[in-house]
Amino acid sequence: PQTIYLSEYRVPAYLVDTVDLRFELFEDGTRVHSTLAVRRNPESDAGAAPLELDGDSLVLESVALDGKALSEGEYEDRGDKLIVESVPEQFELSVVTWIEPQNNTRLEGLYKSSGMFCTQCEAEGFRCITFFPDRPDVMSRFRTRVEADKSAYPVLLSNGNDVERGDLGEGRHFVTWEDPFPKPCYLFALVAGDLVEKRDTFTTCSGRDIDLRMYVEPRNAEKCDHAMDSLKRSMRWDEETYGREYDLEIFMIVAVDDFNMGAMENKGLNIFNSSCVLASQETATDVAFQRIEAIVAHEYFHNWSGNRVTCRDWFQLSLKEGFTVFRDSQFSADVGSPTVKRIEDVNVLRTAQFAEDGGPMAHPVRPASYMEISNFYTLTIYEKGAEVVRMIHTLLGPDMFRKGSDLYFQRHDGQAVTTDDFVRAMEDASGRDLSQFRLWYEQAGTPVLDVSDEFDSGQGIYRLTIRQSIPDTPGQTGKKPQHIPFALGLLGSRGESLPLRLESDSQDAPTERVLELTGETHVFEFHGLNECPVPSLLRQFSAPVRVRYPWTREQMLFLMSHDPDGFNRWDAGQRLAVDVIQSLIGAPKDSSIDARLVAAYRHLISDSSLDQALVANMLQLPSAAYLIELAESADAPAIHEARERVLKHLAIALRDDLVACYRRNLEEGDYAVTPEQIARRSLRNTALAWLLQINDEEGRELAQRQFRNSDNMTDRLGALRALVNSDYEEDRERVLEEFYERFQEDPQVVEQWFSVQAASDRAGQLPQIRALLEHRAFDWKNPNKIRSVVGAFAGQNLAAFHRPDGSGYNFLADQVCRLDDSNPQIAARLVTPLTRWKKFAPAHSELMKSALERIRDKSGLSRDVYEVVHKSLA
Ligand code: DPP
Ligand code: ZN
Repeated sequence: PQTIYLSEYRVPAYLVDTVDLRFELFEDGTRVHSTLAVRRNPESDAGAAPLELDGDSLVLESVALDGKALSEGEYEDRGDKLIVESVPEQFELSVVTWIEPQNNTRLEGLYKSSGMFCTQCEAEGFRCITFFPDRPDVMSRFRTRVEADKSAYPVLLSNGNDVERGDLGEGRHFVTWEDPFPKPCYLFALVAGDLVEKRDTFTTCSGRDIDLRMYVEPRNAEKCDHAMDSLKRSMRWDEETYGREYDLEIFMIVAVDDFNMGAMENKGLNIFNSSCVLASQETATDVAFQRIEAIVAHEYFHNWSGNRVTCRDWFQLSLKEGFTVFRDSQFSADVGSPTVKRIEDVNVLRTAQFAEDGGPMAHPVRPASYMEISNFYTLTIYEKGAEVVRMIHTLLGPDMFRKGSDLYFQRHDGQAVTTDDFVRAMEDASGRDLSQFRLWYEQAGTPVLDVSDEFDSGQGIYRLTIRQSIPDTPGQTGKKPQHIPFALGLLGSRGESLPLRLESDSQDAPTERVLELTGETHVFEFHGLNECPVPSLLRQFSAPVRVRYPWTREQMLFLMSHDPDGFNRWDAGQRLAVDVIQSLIGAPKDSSIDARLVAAYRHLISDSSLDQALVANMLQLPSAAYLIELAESADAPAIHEARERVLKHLAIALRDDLVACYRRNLEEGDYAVTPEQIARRSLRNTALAWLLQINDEEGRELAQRQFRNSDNMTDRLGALRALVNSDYEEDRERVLEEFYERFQEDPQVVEQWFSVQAASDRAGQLPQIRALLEHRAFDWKNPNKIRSVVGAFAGQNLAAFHRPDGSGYNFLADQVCRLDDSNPQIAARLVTPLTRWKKFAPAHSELMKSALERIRDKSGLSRDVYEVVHKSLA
């Protein structure tokens, strides 16, 4: 496969002002009639170059130029390109193609999912529908007529407003949609199906009534309310926080079962993976409710950050994704608990994005090259990209940041632009120089901050030295220091916040500062201190970096109970637990566990005056995946074992406190997804999980009762998970069976049922995983099912996946090869755990590498998997 370089970007030779589409949908295929109004791009120096349109898996039926059919010598159909050698300066091109959505298993372009037609065009799916300049800097006004059988497909949707509808005879009908906003073709969408409609309205800040509609399969009619509420909250929030008003008369959301991604922000017609939009108390967990709210918000926010202002090319993907993730995380923080939201985001970042940044697929937030763009919908583009925007917000402050975003939207409305344009708008609005800051977009790798300190008691000066370095990544060495906002505070021995008085300061200095690191080494001196303070470093995780500082356990314990920054309080607890677990890896079975850990956890569990949402998070031990990420040469089974040992030790020591905690958090009134209730449910389910790890009979009874009697999925699934992960084998089988019996008709719940088993080292050993693949509810054509079994096994069930005989690795390689022919995007995603092979102890890494080689040697490998595997082995 070919590598595409940012440095080779050229403006398009031709622009397409309008696109007129007519879809004739049939059971054995779809005929697509497309008429493009094309003209030479005045900004291109390509002159009278041939017209080149992209295509993929299309059967070309005819081509006409200005109404005159072209004969075969006048154009060339190369499969991936349609080339018309000589064209005038301005013309109309009509193309008819034939496609087979019913056989489209890649789920790119137009395909069928449980009887309905739907599309996915980002990044390069539109070329699977018709020949077109499939690049985001070609923006056109679309008019789309959809024709289909009326009884099978009563609902026919596309972008914009519906302007005409009618019957065609022979039981067929049509609807025509017109989108007044020019857009790149990746935002095109079409849906046809037998769907129920849920309606609502939203009145915008300028008083316009927007028609809100959700379209779902009839069995899902009762699972729309949460998404609809989330949508209205998002619309209001974007008006209030960013001054962004919705621009069309209609906003539609459609749920489909088979979807490669989470959701897609098509103009006016967002299409969602069912699992990211449908929810009810009985079938969705708190985590799902929150994820749905965040994703609905994310896609809605794209209407401005992505659609009105879009990307010039796919190297700029983080322009829309980083900014939009930042926006949705601000939204979630505002509607929920800001500290908990920050903890969740940082957990993902540090566990998974740092791993990506330290592995063979490491790439900058603005990559310089790619083979397959689908492989670049990554944690680096999304989450690190959001952190980069967050740092700009921190450096500028909220008011200047808002001025910057206003300027960005105003200046670039209707344009396809670059991350550099975004940064420039921020600079121009604020007057700040962000030239060094731009390195965050260009350099890959997670910066490391080595922090050391000393206290000069004679002069009352506390001296903090911070040295930054950025590790080499594939193709990038010798990096320059980056501009890093570093928030900190200092605590006195009674836990009080001390003033941070730099030499230049007057008397009243603040108790928290954001230091700006720009050089390789900085020394900061804080004056007027009577004692050596305890530093609270990188508060709120103010930059996506690793901090190395020789914390003592006393300091960690101190910060865990005193740091006024909730995030750092949690972080201190995590660091302590990591330290204790690490000290036990490979240690003799009878080596002792620091009693202070138990005392600290006891305090968390029993002091109900603490912020319970924070406590619920502080009780979660660092995941095995995070511990692996921190390790130099990870021995996964030993890490898993050490972590289990600590968990069991805590559970035994705190047994009575756990039962009391469970009971204390039982009552709560009507179910609601509020931070308080989420915390209560999380606490009682953690208590259950721990009690079942030590075969506690009372815990077992509580779990069974909760499993049977809960009125919500968070509790039912919590009890199920606790029992599945216990030694009570009979219980495990019985509850799994009962659960399936009850929910077998609901795909979203069955997916959870699959992943509870696949992620469990008790229920998810290889023979059981193979049995799940044979289960009648499993479906190789459905990405969610694949993710919930194969993905959960390889990503979460580390004990089984990393079995020393390599069987887990080979199993994954087999599934990747199997899937590569039908759905390469998902296949490439599944490879991820193997790409980290260099991170593991030699015995494991050799086996992981040979599993990768087996995939590499498969014949006819897709470009998606080829890129990931070859880069991993390089
Ligand atoms: N642009 C989508 C999203 O992140 C992914 N296709 O919302
Ligand atoms: Zn997005």
